[in-house]
Amino acid sequence: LNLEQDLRQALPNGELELYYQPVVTSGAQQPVAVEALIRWNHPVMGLLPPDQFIPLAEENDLIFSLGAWVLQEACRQLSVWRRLWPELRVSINVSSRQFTQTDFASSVAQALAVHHLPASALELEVTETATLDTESLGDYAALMSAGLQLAVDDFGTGYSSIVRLFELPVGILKIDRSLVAALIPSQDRRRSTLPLIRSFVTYARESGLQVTAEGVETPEQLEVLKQAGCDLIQGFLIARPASAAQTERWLRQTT
Ligand code: G
Ligand code: G
Ligand code: MN
Ligand code: NA
Repeated sequence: LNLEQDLRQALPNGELELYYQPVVTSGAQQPVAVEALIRWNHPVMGLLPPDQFIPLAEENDLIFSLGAWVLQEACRQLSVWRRLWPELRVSINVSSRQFTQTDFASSVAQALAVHHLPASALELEVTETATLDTESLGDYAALMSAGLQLAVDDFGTGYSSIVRLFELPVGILKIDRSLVAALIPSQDRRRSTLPLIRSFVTYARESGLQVTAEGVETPEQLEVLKQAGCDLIQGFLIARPASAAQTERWLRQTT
């Protein structure tokens, strides 16, 4: 079994699929966006989650063709959904290698144009903010003034540089689910991450950023996050990542 060889064939064989997870407002819990999360329907091993093949794709150049497919497919699906939900947005996960690739910004512009989407319909989630240089960010300036949103994913983990954040044109902070999981201490000895999350919200408010809490699994967590001022909520409590068909059913039932 050679996973790398198989992954090269996955794209031409049509084995890649996008799942979607809704992002809702913390108040009325209305969907505002869906996050595209890639899956691989491996012919032998079945449905594989991204952590089993994204790192491999990042080691070789497969991440570029894979990332280009994600961009196209997410835009295509969103353009279909926006006929029913005109304000819905999609966010895609972009690895830093891909983000700093010379022609990625122009392929974003092209994908938006092909699918008749405004730049404000798309969010790019980046994790390793420390690796984003000012030079490559310049490529996105036109798109960002047209409304393209940049989100810092997994915020509060080692990958995001707080210092760098002050310099980046980021519009959304996605609080990592490990911080949400430690929000309500399970034993009296464990401290809560609530003060930390509150400080992120304060910073975000003063800087005009939105805050999404990820990995929300319980009504108690939702309530605390809402009180703390988190704008947007994502997690199993709202909906698990699901196929496009299942997500569409969820959207119909929820809106
Ligand atoms: O869907 P799941 O929770 O298993 O995703 C695990 C990780 O894989 C997440 O950190 C997510 O950012 C990453 N991921 C999911 N889809 C994509 C994708 O299309 N491209 C990249 N680069 N990473 C992705
Ligand atoms: O790093 P990123 O935020 O892109 O990761 C998204 C991943 O988080 C997906 O693989 C998704 O399956 C997972 N996820 C989403 N919501 C929850 C949740 O409420 N609990 C847990 N444990 N994982 C979640
Ligand atoms: Mn993400
Ligand atoms: Na995350």
